[in-house]
Amino acid sequence: MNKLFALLGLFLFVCTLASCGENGAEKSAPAPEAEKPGGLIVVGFSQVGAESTWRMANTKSMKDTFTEKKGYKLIIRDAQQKQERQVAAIRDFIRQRVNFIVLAPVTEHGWDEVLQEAASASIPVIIMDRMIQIRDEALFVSWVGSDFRKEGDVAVAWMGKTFTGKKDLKIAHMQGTIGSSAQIGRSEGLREGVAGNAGWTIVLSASGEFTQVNGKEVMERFLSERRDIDVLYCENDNMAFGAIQALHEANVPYGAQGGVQIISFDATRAGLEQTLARNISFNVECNPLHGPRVEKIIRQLQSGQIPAKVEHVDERAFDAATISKEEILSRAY
Ligand code: GZL
Ligand code: ZN
Repeated sequence: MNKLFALLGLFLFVCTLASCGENGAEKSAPAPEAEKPGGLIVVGFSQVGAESTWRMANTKSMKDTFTEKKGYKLIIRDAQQKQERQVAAIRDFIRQRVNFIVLAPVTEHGWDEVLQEAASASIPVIIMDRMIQIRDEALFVSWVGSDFRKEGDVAVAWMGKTFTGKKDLKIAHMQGTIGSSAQIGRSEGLREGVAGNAGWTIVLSASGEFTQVNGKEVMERFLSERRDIDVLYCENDNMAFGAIQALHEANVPYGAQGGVQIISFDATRAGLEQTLARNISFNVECNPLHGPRVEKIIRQLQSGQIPAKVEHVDERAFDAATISKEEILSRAY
């Protein structure tokens, strides 16, 4: 009987060994996919421009992520906020036969044709930051960005809390680039807020193109029309910086002095400094650090997984009455 158990034990032992690799290590995982020729994965990135602090942080996040050390060759094209330059950049990426195209679209429409060309060249397209509206959504793999409508709703909720009981709230609306998802969502939030709050009125409205220079010019125009503005709903920090310059030069009180209460979006470090100084009263975060999120999508595609079609990033907001210096120093951008 003992002999039988010994044979059985030996048999089991041999089987166990056989199921491992020759050196007894676990069976090795299937060899990773062969790296691209030349070893680098080539990513063509069509960026909106360099119009704002947010945009620079977004570009930096892509540069910090897609490094040669990590096996990438990143080609960035800055379109100076012109859609036709983005289309030309994508066509160039197709000619260069890049492995992936990343598009941060300046506005939502007009992408069907060039994304069809990328699809015909079997180059996957990832949309980042603002959204696109196209007939065939199969023409892009994934979109990662902010929920801009939600950002608007957060700002409007703060207005509701702050101006409770104010019977006649006069709002100046400084919009971002017209037709961009950030402008569409944030403006929609305000419009809904006005529709839902009797006594709220948008008395002035114009686009400052998300830049400080245009923000100053638009605020000067607003002030030449009327001075009884209670709230400036400003769709990004850089336009708010321009508006603050114009208010200051016109000796119109704002922020902690009373007068115009400024709401801004992006919550860049500079924007939060202005919030801490109580020049901006409320600042809604729009997170630009999409590099790692885009890389995750590329890694998923590399390993044959299907990435989520839409991924919203979580964001928060900052009130001048409660923000702290430590909070600002702890942030990555
Ligand atoms: C938002 C982004 C906007 C920022 C602006 O995700 O598209 O564009 O709010 C930037 O600062 O110019
Ligand atoms: Zn969502």
